[in-house]
Amino acid sequence: MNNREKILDLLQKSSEEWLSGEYISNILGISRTAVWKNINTLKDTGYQIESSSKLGHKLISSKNVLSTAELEKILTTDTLGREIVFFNETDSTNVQAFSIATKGASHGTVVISESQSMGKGRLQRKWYTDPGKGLAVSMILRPVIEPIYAPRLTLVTAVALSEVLDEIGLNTYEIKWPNDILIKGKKAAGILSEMKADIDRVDFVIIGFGININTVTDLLPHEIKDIACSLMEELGFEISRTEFLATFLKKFEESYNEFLSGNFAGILEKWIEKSKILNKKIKVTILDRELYGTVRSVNDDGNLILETGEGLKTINSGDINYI
Ligand code: BT5
Repeated sequence: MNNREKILDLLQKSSEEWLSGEYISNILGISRTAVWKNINTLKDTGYQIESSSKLGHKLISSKNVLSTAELEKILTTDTLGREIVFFNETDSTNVQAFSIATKGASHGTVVISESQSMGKGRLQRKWYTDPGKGLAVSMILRPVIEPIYAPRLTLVTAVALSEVLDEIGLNTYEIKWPNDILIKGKKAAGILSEMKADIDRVDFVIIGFGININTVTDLLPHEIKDIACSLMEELGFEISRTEFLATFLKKFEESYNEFLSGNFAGILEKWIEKSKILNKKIKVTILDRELYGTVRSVNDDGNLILETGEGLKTINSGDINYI
């Protein structure tokens, strides 16, 4: 065991109790600076350790550690997630991913953070990430496609998320157009896709998703606790976030390759089935405009074809509510 592993071992054995830096340094025969550096590395790799100048260090949770080392061990993808950038806290994984992609980060790089101070939803809305309980992940993708096809990747992501839910035996969810996963009407996950492109060619796409995994929704901020839900609350048991992410990355990579090989239709079919949206009456809010109608079909790009009092309309952005 190296010093970092020895420190982790000490913290795990005395879980729930504080261990002073001095105590650890005496036991291991290393300097307090070395203890402090190793503790910071453990934090950077996903361990939740609370540190106090008076009390020392305490492992908050090792039960559901989101560890990149663990992830690497169980990941079965070819390229996706083979480069991981991990933060304990950052502004937004999408912002970070965009920034490193601009500097040349490779296809498949994944940015993860335990918490986000400025997690982004669509249209300047906020996304709240529950540290140690939720997942905030952004993937850098460099598909060789025309920009008009990039929005399809949001649907590819929703399908991949839904396939993970199928695999863990959660079947009470539905995909809500365009980017949410709902369980019994409450939001468990959201997807935010951003892109850098010129007229003919995509430079990169950032696909970010946030999902409430082991979140206790009562502890969420006031403004979202009644509209949010978590996988744990629906299933009645905790799920390993690392395993969830490894499975997701595998499913996404498979669907992404299918999409690149030209079979978006197959993915769209799954999306339509899991969204249960056909023939539903909805209200669509597009910025400050509202439209009412019945969803008659979903076109090849994943846009809704809505039958309204004024004929068929194609809806390619906005928020929907079932009525
Ligand atoms: C979304 O936007 O649902 C996209 C969310 C994407 C978040 C991920 S996390 C990783 C990556 N990095 C980022 O900075 N963002 C992405 P939208 O459809 O606009 O929904 C936003 C709304 O969802 C908010 O206005 C809240 O009402 C609600 N919301 C926020 N946090 C939530 C949570 N944890 N659970 C459920 N609902 C939430």
